[in-house]
This record gives sequence, C-alpha cells and structure tokens, in this order.
Amino acid sequence: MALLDILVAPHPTLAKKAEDVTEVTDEIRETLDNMLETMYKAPGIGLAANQVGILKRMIVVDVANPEEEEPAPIKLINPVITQSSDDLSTYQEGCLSVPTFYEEVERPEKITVEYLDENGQKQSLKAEGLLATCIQHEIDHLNGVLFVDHLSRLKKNMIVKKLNKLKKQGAFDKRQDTHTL
Ligand code: GNR
Ligand code: NI
Repeated sequence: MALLDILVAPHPTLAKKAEDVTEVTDEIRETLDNMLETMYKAPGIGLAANQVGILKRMIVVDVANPEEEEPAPIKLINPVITQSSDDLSTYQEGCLSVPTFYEEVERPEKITVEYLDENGQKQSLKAEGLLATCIQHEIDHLNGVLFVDHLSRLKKNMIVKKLNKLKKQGAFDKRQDTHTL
C-alpha cells in the first residue's frame, strides 16, 4: 500500500474528464486500496481518482464515523447515477483538493448509483443523506467538476484566487504533515 499525493485546485487534472475503466485488473484494485489509504490518512470521507492524478473513473467512499462505527469502505468503478430524487438536501461541503474552504451545496437527497465493484461485478446502490452527497461530489470530480463550480461565480473566483495565492506560498506543499493554516 502507498500514500498518493492529493492535487490542490487550480490544477488541470482536476478539471479533466476521467475515462471509463475498461477492465478491472490487479493494478486497478491496488490503486483503489491506495486511494482508500490516502483518504483515511487525509482524513476525508471520499476520494476520486482525478484528485491523485489518475484520469480513470473510480472513486472510494466511507462516511462511517471512525469514533463510533466500523469502517465501511465502498469502491466504485465507472459509477453512474441512474436515479435522483426531486427532493434536495444541503450540506456544508469541503474538498481535499480545495483545502480550508467550506460552503453549502444543494444536491438531490437520494440517488441510485450503478457501478462495477472491485471484482468487476455490476452493483446497484441506493444512497441518501451524507453518502448520497459524497458520491455525487466524487462523480463530479470524475467529470472535472469541483464543489466550487456549484457556487456563484463571485464566490468561486474568490476561493480559487485565495487557493492560488496559498499554493504559491507553499501552504499545501507535500510532506508537510498538516498544512500551515
Ligand atoms: O472529506 C470530504 N468531506 C466532504 C464533506 C461534505 C461533502 C463532500 C465531502 S467529500 C470530501 C473529500 C473529497 O474531497 N472528496 O473528493
Ligand atoms: Ni472533493
């Protein structure tokens, strides 16, 4: 297992659309395990391959509370949302690629997502609440979309500008255990 570096916006790979996985190989399974390890270490509740510089359609998610629940990792390959509720819910979202910024985003409250599991088997999952929000946030990443793209242009521009400045100051440079903010 290995930790991967998480890209911070603005970065071209975060704005690109990832490609379908054509075959679920050992290499894919190893990448998913490395993504999970990277997500837990961060810590975060989800991670998309774009965020670690890999333009393949795969995400990992675990919304279990580590203090009171057993880990519940989910690995989703080529995920597709096949149903979305008309009901919306709002969460304060953060993103490991947009560190230190948190904003409310509205999304469908319930979804059904179809995907391949790590054995290449087709699966269907109904999700609601934080899990539904997280899966939608991750699938956005696979399409080159960040949560700030759901905000007003003014808010988004302000955040991207500030991130750029912080990046130039080296605030998120790797091998710093915690960033300096
Ligand atoms: O860790 C994360 N928390 C989070 C909180 C609310 C909505 C979405 C998320 S996902 C985020 C990790 C991340 O950046 N995944 O891409
Ligand atoms: Ni994110």
